[in-house]
Amino acid sequence: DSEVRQAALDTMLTTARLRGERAVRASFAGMAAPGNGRRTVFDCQQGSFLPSAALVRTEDGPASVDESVNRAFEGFGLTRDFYQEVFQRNSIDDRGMRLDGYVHFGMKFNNAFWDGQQMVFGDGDGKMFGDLTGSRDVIAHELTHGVTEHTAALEYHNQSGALNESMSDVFGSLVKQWSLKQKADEADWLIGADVWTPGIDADALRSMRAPGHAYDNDLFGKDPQPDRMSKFIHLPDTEEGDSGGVHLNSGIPNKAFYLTAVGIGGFAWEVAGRIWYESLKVSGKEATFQDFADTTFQKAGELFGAGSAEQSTVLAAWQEVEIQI
Ligand code: ASN
Ligand code: ZN
Ligand code: CA
Repeated sequence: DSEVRQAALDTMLTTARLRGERAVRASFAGMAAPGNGRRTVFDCQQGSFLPSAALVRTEDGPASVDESVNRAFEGFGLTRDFYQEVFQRNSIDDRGMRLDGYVHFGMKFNNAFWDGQQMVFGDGDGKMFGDLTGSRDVIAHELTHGVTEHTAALEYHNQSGALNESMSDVFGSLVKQWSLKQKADEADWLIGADVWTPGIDADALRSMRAPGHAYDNDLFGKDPQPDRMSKFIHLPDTEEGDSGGVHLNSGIPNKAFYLTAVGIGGFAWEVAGRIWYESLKVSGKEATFQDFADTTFQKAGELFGAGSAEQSTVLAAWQEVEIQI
């Protein structure tokens, strides 16, 4: 587990170093092909040097014989269309930014990530993860990191980092629910169910309905996410400490969103999603859980009326995770 983690950290640091070189390429390509979230997919062929990756699919080009390529392409399109149709947002930067994806990154790489400019997907080792393009909510999670960077720019550590993670889970799950036309009480509220532990059934990487209960097995132990403030996990702001537990404490705001969505009922993207999206756009980069809770309460009042059922549901949801507005 720690070996896998170290390999993941190494490859992510390598990626960060390559960012400068890649940026030059991207700006030239961007000039040649401006547009409304036009998609480009590259194949890393198990390498971890992004500039060496082969261009394998473009917006107007034919499908690939490689389903990882096609899944990334379709997932980007679905997420782009969700942001456009539900929130009238034009791609990651709301200015039609190109959507660049890299598949088959590294050898048995157990992760996917947004590196500040593009989305990158590993193949997984087949035990912890399968090919990370396999879950649409994971693709939408990574693209949403770009949206967050271009809106609140939530700093990726401690509570603001856990909020950043939670935004990616919230909109990742909403994209899946939107594509399946599911109401809040019909959705599974799971993240990564299609890619997490291919050999183990009926689990997921995270659960927004029941943080701490997404998985429990001999290989990877029990899901460590808390679902309320009294269980908040204090970790150092280091790579080993997951930047202050950003992927752990995200369970708290995830649960608040889930409770808001099921409390209001209907399609979660229509009311709860609108409140969260408008709150993301006006939040600051150092927002705490308390700050964000206050903002959602205020936005619910502006959008649906002070004292409305929608606003009361937001208040009760945060109260259940032990945040008092
Ligand atoms: N899969 C992780 C995420 O998107 C990778 C990372 O950025 N830490 O949160
Ligand atoms: Zn993330
Ligand atoms: Ca599984």
